[in-house]
Amino acid sequence: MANEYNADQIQVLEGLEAVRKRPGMYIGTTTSQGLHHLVWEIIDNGIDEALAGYATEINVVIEKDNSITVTDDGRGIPVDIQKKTGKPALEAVFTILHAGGKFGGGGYKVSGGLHGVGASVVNALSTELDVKVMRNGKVYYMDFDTGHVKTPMKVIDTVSDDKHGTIVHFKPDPDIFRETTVYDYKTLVTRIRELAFLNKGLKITLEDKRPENSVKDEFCYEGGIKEYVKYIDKNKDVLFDDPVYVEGVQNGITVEVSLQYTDDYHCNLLTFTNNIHTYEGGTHETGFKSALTRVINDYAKKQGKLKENDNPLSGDDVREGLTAVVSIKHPNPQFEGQTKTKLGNSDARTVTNRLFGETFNRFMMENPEVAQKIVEKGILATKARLAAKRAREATRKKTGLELANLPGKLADNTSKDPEISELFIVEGDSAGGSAKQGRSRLTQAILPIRGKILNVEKASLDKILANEEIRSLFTALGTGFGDDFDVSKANYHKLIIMTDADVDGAHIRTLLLTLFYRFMRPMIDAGYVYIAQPPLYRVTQGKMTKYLDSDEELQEMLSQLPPAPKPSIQRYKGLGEMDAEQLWDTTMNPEHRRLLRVDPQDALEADNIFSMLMGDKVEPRRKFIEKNAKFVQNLDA
Ligand code: TTJ
Repeated sequence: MANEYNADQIQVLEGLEAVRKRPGMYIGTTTSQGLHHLVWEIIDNGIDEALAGYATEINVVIEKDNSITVTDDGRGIPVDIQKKTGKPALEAVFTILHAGGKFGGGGYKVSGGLHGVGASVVNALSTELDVKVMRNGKVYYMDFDTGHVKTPMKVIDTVSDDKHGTIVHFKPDPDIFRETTVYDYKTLVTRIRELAFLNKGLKITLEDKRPENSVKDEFCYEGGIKEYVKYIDKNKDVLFDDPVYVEGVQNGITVEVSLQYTDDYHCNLLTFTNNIHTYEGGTHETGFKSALTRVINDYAKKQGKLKENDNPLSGDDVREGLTAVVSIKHPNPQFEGQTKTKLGNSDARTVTNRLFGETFNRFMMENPEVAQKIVEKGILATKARLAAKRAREATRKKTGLELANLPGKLADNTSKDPEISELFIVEGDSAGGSAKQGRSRLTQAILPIRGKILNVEKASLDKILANEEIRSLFTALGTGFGDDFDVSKANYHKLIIMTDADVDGAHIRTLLLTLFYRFMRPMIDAGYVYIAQPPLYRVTQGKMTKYLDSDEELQEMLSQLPPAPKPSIQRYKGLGEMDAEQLWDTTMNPEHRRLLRVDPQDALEADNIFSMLMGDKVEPRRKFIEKNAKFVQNLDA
């Protein structure tokens, strides 16, 4: 017996040592993203318990020392002694790989977690982890050190019989997370809000106990994804009062869809499977799309809005201005694609198609006013699409968005290798001039743009295509436009926005980002879009020169400098005030420049900001700009 126990023990330790040896295999990366992944893994367990109908509330706390506490009011992790190992189930959950989610025999019908690696991985990557389970009127406790049992399970208290739940507290290991062990409130709050939207009625709280932050947010949406759609559209003009919401279950697959239309031109479709954002789409998405097109066309024909000989409305037409959230729960999801965020199960297509199709059709019959508006919008989109197509063909014939006609203002780089080529889009002709002089000719191309470019959020396609600034950009990029857009043809793998560090610069940057977001999305998805960060101050003392980004940094720096000789401080108002050498040194030289990469995962946030800043509603825009002139920084968080 003793030998067997030891053998078991060794196996367990080996398992967790493997996690510490190659953490990337289990949590993707050990960057800030991996650090946050630990929280998702633990929260997922609580959500599973909520989906199973036992937990109603989950509380997440960022402690003062950047450790995390997650609490749920579920049944509590089982504490009974397992026959096979002679140890409590609780211990197995935290020490055996892949034990997460399905422990305790019962197992869950639907389990979240993109990697589903579970609590033991979090344990292995934490310098300390302690867990309290309230169950059977008792409080059980145990704790660990980098995955090793420190205190075996013991009862530390009694509670009333009806009190139950699990409290897990862990501190990520700085030896693993070398880049950072500091949690980002915004990252946590964004995902937690999303989880609350996706699981209607579930209450999730997030509290930050770090003295510099000290906030608490609470999320609970009785309307679920319907409120998510409202949230996405909160700064937009919508087609009807309340978003459509339909729900159904078939073959153990739950399907929920909510949708609304706005006066935008693009479609904003978010799909989820078991709470995971299926960023690359998949079968549930195609099932939804084809049902939407079919139901709207059928209705239009039945109402005589489309005649026998009319072309049917295309998928793109019925999705113009659409905001939709599709959320399914699947007992056995298969994730595919480059980032494992594309659903592959074919039953998800048929079930989503049928369930959404049937209920949406009924909805259209029962709400003829809304149905009418949806159909008319689709017909309008068809007309606009055909008009834009004609305009595009005319424009293409006239000058052509081809390489042969490179825009006159472009100072191209000499290398033809896209991988090392960078295109700087520079605000203003004078900064453009300095950039041309200061650049590295081999790798850096410069395209100056004058003033405010067109706001594509509120312009029709033919107008966008006629715009000189936008044409130059697409021509230089070489990717083509619209349906022809091909990211693999991009002449530059870095597209760098370089604008002034003031409000005007922020506005121009937003206009450009809006353009990229709507019309060059694959460039963002490929990670090719960046924002340059020109400094705010230059401090010189004797031979020393330093460039600084903020007033705080300046104060810090000045407090540390010797009093003599008197340091000279220059504050840059704009890029135009820097000469070619300074611009190179501070903002363009790959050796010390700091670029912000525009992150596609923040798309929703960006979409909100774009709609607010670029759309029709003035009041939220004014408030936002007053509050946060440096917003674009947030896009990269
Ligand atoms: C499993 O099936 C039998 C009854 O208890 C089920 C269970 O494990 N419930 C459970 C686990 N509730 N909460 C958890 C849990 C919560 C957190 C925050 C973290 C972890 C690792 C588990």
